[in-house]
Amino acid sequence: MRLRAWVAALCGVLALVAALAAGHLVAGLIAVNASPYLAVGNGAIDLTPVELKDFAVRTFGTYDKLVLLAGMALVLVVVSALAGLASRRSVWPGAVVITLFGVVGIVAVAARPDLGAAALLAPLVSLIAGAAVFVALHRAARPRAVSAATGTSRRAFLTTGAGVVVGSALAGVGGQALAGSKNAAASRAAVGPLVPARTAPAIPAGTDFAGLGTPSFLTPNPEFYRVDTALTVPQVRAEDWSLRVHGMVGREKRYSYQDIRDRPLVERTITMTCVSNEVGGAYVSTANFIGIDLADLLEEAGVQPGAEQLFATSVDGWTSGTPVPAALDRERGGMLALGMNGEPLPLEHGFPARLVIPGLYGYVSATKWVTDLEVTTWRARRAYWLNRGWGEQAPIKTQSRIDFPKGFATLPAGTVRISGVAWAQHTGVARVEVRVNNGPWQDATLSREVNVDTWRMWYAEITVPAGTHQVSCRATDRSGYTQTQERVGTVPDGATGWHTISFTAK
Ligand SMILES: Nc1nc2c(c(=O)[nH]1)N[C@H]1C(S)=C(S)[C@@H](COP(=O)(O)O)O[C@H]1N2
Ligand SMILES: [Mo]
Repeated sequence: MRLRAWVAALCGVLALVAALAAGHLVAGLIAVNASPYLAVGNGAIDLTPVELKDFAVRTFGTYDKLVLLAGMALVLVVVSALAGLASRRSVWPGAVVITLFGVVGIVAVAARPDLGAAALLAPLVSLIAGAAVFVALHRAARPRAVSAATGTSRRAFLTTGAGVVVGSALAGVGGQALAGSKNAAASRAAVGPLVPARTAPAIPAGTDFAGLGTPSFLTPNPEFYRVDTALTVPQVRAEDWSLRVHGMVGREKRYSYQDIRDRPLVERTITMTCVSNEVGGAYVSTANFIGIDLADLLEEAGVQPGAEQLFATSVDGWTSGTPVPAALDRERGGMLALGMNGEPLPLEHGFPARLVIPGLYGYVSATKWVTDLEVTTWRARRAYWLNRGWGEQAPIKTQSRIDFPKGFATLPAGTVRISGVAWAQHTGVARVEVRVNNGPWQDATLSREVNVDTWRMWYAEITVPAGTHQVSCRATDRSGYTQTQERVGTVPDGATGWHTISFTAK
């Protein structure tokens, strides 16, 4: 006897639900990231070709990961329904597909660098639950020759199915609760205030033109741009965290959170920028970072001659490579940061600890959730984005952006105040100019400089008649370099070109 089509499809889908929920429950006991669904998603991100990744970020922005998870869910539901349909006669075809799914989950969890062998229990339990539920539902749905009365098999199937739904919901919710009970947020809350021994100079008045449409000088933590490959924010408790410094050093070192936090902390005001920031883009923000000098750690370990690269690894396996001279440069002030704007680092920004090195794009300098620093050469290790076409050396390029008016805005004709930001970290912004409709360049008024590692805001007054106008801006840094008009894309080492917007005066 063949199962009815809808019953067969439902067998597949319910087995999937049970498998994912059981995996999530076990992951809650061990490590959230062992959840097979999340592990497969993370694996997919790492395997995605760069072009597709760029497309996803461009199209979906910060929703890119949500779209991936939803897309995966859709594919899984469709495939498991098909697997169920393929099993209308015999339980085997579906059971094989479910087992294959399970194997993919096991491989994805095994591939995660932040998980131990115990984490494999989650996808293993997931596989067993999926297969068991599929077989049980299939058996319940099969009409038995003896019970001639119609509806018996249907009732058995529905009862079993309802049991699976309730059990899965409980397992899923339970896994989530377990994960939450020992999560990093509680650990972060328990850290308390991080008080620097050397605070950053207070930010004086006149460092932004927020009233004219620029961002505030310091970026509040919730508004600080976020860029990383992590599908779910790594959950690292300060108590569990440690940092290893090794490789081409005289003495290998290991530090606990308490070791770092008990040192005299310094605070520095730094503007970070992502290499993926398009001209006019928003991947740039400023904060007071609290931590210790990276050079202190490296000197304690004793960097050996011939060392070229500081290869930093995150708990999620992501890596960055910083030129050793920049990492050792005390004047540059690279940090192992624990805090940001007076608080422990937010989880999304790397709690318990991250690197921040002024003047270099984040992908070569700003590893979040950092747990390992290896002093090495360029040949011995290749960091995450280097294998994907991005450059080895990545100083932040001098850039400027128009924040007001927004492109295609309509304003009253007459005097218009154009405003924006400019940055040239570790060199300093010397000048910003604006130009209307290819006319002459005109100097903008700059905000007060806080330090050469931070952005500066600017505004300029222009007078325009009714009509559509184009405005461009360009910055000149303290080395005398003026931003080139030549447009290059973000790959391999940062975009160039002038930010230009159009607006209409009425
Ligand atoms: N673990 C980890 N750290 C990471 C990344 C990442 O993908 N994973 N991305 C880097 C990049 S490309 C940038 S620009 C900065 C962004 O830091 P933020 O998210 O705190 O702004 O983090 C860096 N550190
Ligand atoms: Mo970045």
